[in-house]
Amino acid sequence: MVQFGGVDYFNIESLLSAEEKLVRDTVRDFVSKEVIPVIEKHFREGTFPIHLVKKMGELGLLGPTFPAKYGCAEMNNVSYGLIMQELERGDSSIRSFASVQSGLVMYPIFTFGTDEQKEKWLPRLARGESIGCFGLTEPDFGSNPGGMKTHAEKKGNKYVLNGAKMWITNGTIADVAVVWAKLDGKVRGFLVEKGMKGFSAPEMKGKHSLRASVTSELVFQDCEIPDENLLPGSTGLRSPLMCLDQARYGIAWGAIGSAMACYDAALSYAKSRIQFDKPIAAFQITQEKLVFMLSEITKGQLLDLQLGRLKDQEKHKPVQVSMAKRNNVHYALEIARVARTILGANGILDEYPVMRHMANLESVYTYEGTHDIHTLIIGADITGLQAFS
Ligand code: TGC
Ligand code: FAD
Repeated sequence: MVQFGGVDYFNIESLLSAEEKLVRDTVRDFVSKEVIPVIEKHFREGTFPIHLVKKMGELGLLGPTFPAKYGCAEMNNVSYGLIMQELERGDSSIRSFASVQSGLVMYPIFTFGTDEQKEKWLPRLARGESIGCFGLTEPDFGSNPGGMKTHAEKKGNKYVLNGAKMWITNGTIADVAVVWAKLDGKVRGFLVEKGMKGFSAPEMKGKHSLRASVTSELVFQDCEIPDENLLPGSTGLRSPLMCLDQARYGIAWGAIGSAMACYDAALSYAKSRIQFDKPIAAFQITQEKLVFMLSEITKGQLLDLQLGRLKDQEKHKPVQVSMAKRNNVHYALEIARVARTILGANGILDEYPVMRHMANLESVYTYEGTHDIHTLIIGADITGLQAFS
């Protein structure tokens, strides 16, 4: 088993409660025992380790912040972030799975759904007995989801959905899709269930990134959905953007998990690899690289923790989530690239996790709002001038 002692240069441990540390250690152990031994094989073969879903459910990692009456653990947001950090230390695909299920499927059902929808879906999603996905992006509308073409029409006691979504994590394996479509010109959320007439979810192939994650199209051709599958509390583009805040928060933590894995691999390699009769860690340039990595990891950890504390006090702003996502993913990707250089040629082998993390982080940089979009979100906030269009 691969042991991992964490990366904590500023004793951030001392800022965590006993419960938060327990959650982190439990997930760290799960990742070492269950994720790391199988993940390279799944990445190579382009398959998702679906057998881990029920285990994540048993550990309370799916929808951990929701109420106990739905079978959830009622954890705080810092614990949720630590879960995401540790899962992504294993692989971004595992964090992606958990953050989609929690932040993009359970959250909208909990926030915009009826009591019946919550009772039907939340407990089984929490146990990992059902899988969910979130369909916002379309082939022609990525950064600008407000332009979406997918639309619903009310016909008797049904809605008829037409359109297509693309790049949807978990799409092919999902039992329920939270789908965003325009109804009378306004964006609303719908629960589309596997097997509903006119609905298909073919898997997208050929990815060089997030290979251990299922990514799919969602196609709706006169897809009939019963009345009761509208999320009645969804009231426009604001509703899916509220969901994105949840998932972006998890990504800000998760990216640091990937960075920690890369730093750990690079440090131990640098201490053992001998060139010119010395460990390469003894060269100043290698030390500069390691110091850069550790400094950025530490800053990212502190940003995450403060964001989590603000979120737990309901005092955070979406633009702060944008800053944490943007910063931490950017530096995680830089750290992965620098770690790869320390490993030399070995850095391209799948014997080490670095190149896999680097490839995954290319997707993470783009999804949930690209780096550029978050730049513009923050820019608009600090200048009062919107530069999207
Ligand atoms: P805009 O006019 O700015 O906003 C429309 C309404 O939404 C409100 N709002 C927000 N509410 C909550 N949280 C936020 N972050 C919000 N941002 C905006 C806003 O106040 C307004 O409300 P109201 O009541 O006045 O109507 O909308 P816009 O059309 O100008 O777009 C703004 C923009 C570009 C920032 C937004 O569309 C955006 O964030 N684009 C990026 C798209 C994106 O992130 N897609 C992600 C898809 S899901 C995904 O990638 C999952 S990956 C999962 C995985 O595998 O881990
Ligand atoms: P585009 O919007 O076409 O952007 C292309 C480039 O143009 C980017 O560099 C962007 O920053 C830049 N750009 C765009 N607009 C501007 C502007 N105004 N100013 C300056 N630059 C701009 N979506 C879902 O709904 N659900 C999912 O589960 C999901 N999972 C995903 C999984 C993976 C592996 C990937 C790769 C994507 C996933 N997505 C998902 C889609 C993701 O959210 C989009 O890819 C993302 O929002 C960007 O959209 P796009 O790829 O169409 O890029």
